[in-house]
Amino acid sequence: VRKGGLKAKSEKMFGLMDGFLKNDSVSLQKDILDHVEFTVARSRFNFDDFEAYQALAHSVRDRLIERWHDTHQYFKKKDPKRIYFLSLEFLMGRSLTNSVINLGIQDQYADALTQLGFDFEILAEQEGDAALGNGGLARFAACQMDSLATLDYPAWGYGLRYQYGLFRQIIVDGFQHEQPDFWLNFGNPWEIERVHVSYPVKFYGTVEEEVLNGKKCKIWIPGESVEAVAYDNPIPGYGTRNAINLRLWAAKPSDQYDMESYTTGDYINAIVNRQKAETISNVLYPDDRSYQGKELRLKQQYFFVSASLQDIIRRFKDLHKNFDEFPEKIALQINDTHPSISIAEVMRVLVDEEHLDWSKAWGIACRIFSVTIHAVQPEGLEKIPVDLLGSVLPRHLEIIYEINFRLMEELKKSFDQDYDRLSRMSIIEEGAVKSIRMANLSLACCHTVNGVSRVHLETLKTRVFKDFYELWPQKFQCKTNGVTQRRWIVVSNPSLCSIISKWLGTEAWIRNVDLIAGLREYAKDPDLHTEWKNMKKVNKMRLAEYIETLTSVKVSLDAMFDVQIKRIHEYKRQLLNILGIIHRYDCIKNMDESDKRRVVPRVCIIGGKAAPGYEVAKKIIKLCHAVADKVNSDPDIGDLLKVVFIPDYNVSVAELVIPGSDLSQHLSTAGHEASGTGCMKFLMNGCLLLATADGSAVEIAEEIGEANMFLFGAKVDEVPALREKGTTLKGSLQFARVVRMVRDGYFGFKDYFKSLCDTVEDGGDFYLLGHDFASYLEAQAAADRAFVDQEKWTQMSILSTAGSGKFSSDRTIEEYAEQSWGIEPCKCPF
Ligand code: B1N
Repeated sequence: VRKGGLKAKSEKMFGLMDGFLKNDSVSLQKDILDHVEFTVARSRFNFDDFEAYQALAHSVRDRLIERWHDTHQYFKKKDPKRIYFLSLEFLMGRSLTNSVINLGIQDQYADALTQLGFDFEILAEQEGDAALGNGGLARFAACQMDSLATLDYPAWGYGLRYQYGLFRQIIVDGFQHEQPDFWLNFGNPWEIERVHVSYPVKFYGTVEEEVLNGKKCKIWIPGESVEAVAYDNPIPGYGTRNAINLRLWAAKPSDQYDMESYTTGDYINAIVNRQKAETISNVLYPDDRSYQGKELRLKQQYFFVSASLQDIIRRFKDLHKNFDEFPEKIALQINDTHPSISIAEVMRVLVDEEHLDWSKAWGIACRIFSVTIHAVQPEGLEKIPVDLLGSVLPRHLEIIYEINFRLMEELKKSFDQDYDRLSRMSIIEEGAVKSIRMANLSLACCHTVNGVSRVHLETLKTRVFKDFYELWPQKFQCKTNGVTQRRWIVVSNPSLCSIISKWLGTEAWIRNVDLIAGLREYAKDPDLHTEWKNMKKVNKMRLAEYIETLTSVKVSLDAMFDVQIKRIHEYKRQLLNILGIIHRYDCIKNMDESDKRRVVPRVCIIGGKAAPGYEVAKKIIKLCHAVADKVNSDPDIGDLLKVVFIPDYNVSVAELVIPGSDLSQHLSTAGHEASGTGCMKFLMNGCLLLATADGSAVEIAEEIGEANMFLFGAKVDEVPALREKGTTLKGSLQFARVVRMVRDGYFGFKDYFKSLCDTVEDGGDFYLLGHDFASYLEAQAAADRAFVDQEKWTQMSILSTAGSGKFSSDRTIEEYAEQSWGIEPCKCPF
């Protein structure tokens, strides 16, 4: 009887459903207006652009949810091996345009809105960025999610739902100030709050011993419990029905009451104290390189790891009884070492809660984990003070000690008495502050350790993890980063997208980017040149308008738009760029009128955030403004040189700037940029690259040919010797001159810039600006010469786009799927 009842119920439900949501223009308009009335709660006769955006976003979200349900239903039915991607940062940017493009309903929405008297693009501009990350590592995670969905992999992303993302940068008198990013204040239509998907996450307390079935066991008696609540963010694939899930956790006070504090009558304080739990997911750490061993950071890491693993294990247990099957069903990818406490957590769950014996549990852990390292320097690797870890996660500390003890026993078999080596490889670093080396923990367990470019993997093998490489060479793999062409061409450069599809005669490159190489054939075609140049001009116009709105500087469209946008770091050498600009300015100042006529006009655009506590980087930003003030107001210079700093650089700014640039600069001292992914976005958009032979630029040169880019500077293997010679190295006269101009106060703020100048003068020039300066100027001169010959330039530009196929995150993901995760696509039927 019960069964029949259920059947009748589900038939009734099905009958009430209208099939799939319809995507014709009238249905879309109706949906949007319904959301205006019932979701945004405005009258359909009176709503503004922002409200229209909200309603539009909700109607897109409905369509996302539809596919997302179907995908998960299908994954559940097929039960394939899944990849779980754990990352403390995801830089998703905006979702609207990307979603409608991936869902394949962009034109329908554009028409529907036009008929309602709205413009899709204007509404899209209303959306703020989801900036839950610092830079390359986090944007790479976002690109990977897009590729995982598009290629139909059964994947989940897991991270933290920060209340405040990366700070907003505002510039006052040329100085950076930081403001909080209130990104959730006006609601977030792209997430689905799952109040019923929540897990307790424990902290602090003590470890006790217990006897269970005659066996001694450890149990952790935690001192604090915080609830992790899931917020799901559907990620649609392109050209497929699959939509995967990015599940972000928010911290909420636990609803298990501590009766005592309530009975003592201190009701208000008891509530205030509980509320503090929420601080865990409050704010993203804005330093992308330095680790200060902060308690809150450790709590963030464990919080999202613990909730994610509870979720993963629950899903596993729904269908499986035996943990032997765990590695057949689950691959866990950790994005840098930030989630590496998950290794100790898996051991804790398997040993303490599931009562597996240690070696069995360790065997399972070693088969499920793989890690991608993004750091280059041993100093860039994360360490957590033992005292801190022991206080926040006492049982995990014990587990890490046990893992280390067994690692040392194993190492002794291979390296016997080589105590130096053992201490380098130990997970525990002795010293003034005894610490846990999270990278060593990851290396001990993960079956695969990925570098993010070939040069980077070499550095990992020969320097950073030399000892581990000698022991386990098979673990080390190169997975050169990539970016998604959906976001970086289709969404951000629609004119280029149409040109590519037209000349290739197909849109198939959007899913299979290798086809883009077909453009090479037309690299000299005058008709393509005309279309290409028009496209560039339109994009430059958009960028010029943006620059004028933000900075009041008017720029000429005939000038070369020369761009460096990325986080501000000494190793990325924005200072080299500025000193180069000063040199250019100085040269033009000393020219007569006839020489001036031969100068290629430039608009030098710099953008990027400095970590709030990073003084040198902040001085670089100020210097950029000081130089801009001087140059832009100098009547001798006019349109020959303009300098602009674009404030608050983020993903959506990148989407506007990249398509509008002619030349982009990637100036890291060789050996310091693990990969760099900005250069790939410029490459796809046909912007020429001026770069050092570092990170992925080396592989770009192989794909497009060195003749199609401007390479300069010391090579990776020359850098150590150059540093050794450091003190005797004078750098070029030109370099000395421009630094002197800054020192002497030519751009004002003499005292303030003194310490900045000290960083690059003899003896202190760690990043070799002095050494590379002459070669940098030559590369810049070569770029000027190439720009004069617009046909040649356009050809180089076409060849850049044509050679960008390798740098799609689709290729990267396929390599991960095959070589690290052992997963297969699982395509939801239409
Ligand atoms: O990861 C990118 C690379 O393309 C860049 O070269 C690399 O610098 C970047 C701590 C980091 N490395 N390390 C970080 C980020 C946040 C944080 O809290 C470190 N980011 C990179 C993608 O592979």
